[in-house]
Amino acid sequence: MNDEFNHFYKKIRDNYKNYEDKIIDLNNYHSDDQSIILLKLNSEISIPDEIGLNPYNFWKIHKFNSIPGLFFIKNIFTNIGQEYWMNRHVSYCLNCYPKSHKSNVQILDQKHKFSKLRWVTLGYHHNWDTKIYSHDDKSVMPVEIKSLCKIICECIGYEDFEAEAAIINYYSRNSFIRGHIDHSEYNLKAPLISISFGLSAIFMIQSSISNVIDYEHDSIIPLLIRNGDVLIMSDESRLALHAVPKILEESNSNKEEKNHLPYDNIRINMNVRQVF
Ligand SMILES: O=C(O)CCC(=O)C(=O)O
Repeated sequence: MNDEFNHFYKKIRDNYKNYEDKIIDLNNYHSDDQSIILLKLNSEISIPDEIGLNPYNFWKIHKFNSIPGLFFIKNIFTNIGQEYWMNRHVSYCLNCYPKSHKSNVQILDQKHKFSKLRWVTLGYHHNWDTKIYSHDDKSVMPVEIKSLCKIICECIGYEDFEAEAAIINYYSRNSFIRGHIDHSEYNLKAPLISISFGLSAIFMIQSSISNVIDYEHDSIIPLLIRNGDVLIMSDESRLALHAVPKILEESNSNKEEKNHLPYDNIRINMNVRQVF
C-alpha cells in the first residue's frame, strides 16, 4: 500500500465521521463538474426472471471520468433478488455447494455460522499464499453467477466475460480489507465485477489521474457502497489500488429498508474474475 493511501485508509478506519463530506454517496450525489456521468441504457437484452434483476432501464450506471474504466451500478436487483443472492452466498458455504468450494472454515454449523466465516472461493481457487491460479485447483462455477456477470458486463459493452473465479468475502461490523491490487489473473483485460449485499461499507480506490478532487488526498476516492450495489473495475481501473476500511452501522431508516434481507449484521461481497 502506498503511503498516501495508507494514511487516508487509517483515517477513515479510525474516524470516518470526520471525512463524511468527502465520501461519495451516489444516492445523494449531484455532480456539477461532470466527473461522474449517469449513463442511459437503450438495450433490448432480455433478462432471465430467475436471477432477481430489475429490467435494464431501471439500472443506474455511473461512469467515473476520474477513474477510467470504473463503473458503479445501482438499482440492479429487485428485493426478491437481493434476498435470493444473499441466501445463495450463504448456501455456498453452509450447504457446501458446490462440493469442492473452498472456505476459511471447513464445516460450518448454524450456531457459529458467521462468526468465523471470512471467505469462500468458487471456480478457480485463489491461492492466498502463491497468488497463482492453477488448472488443478478448481470447483464448478455456479451457472447463476456466470449468467449474472455476463448480463452485468453487457451493460458496459463487454460481451465476452466468462466468470471463472469468485471470492466471496463475509464481513462483520469490525472487518476490513487493506489496500491491494488484484493482479493474479492472467487476463487483466477482462473486468472485475464486485457485488455487495447487506451492511453498507466505505470502499476506497486510487485514481491514476491526480488532482481529480480538490482536497487533501486528491487522487483517492472514498465511495459509499450499499446493499445491492455493483462495481465494475475495467480498463485502467482494473489494476487500481483499493480497500474496504470500514463497515458501517445501520441507521434505523436503513434497517427498515433492509427488512426483506435474510441476514442482518453482515456484509457479503462477491468478487468475480475471468482468469484466462
Ligand atoms: O468487499 C469489497 O467491496 C472488495 C473486496 C476486494 O477488494 C477483494 O476481494 O479483492
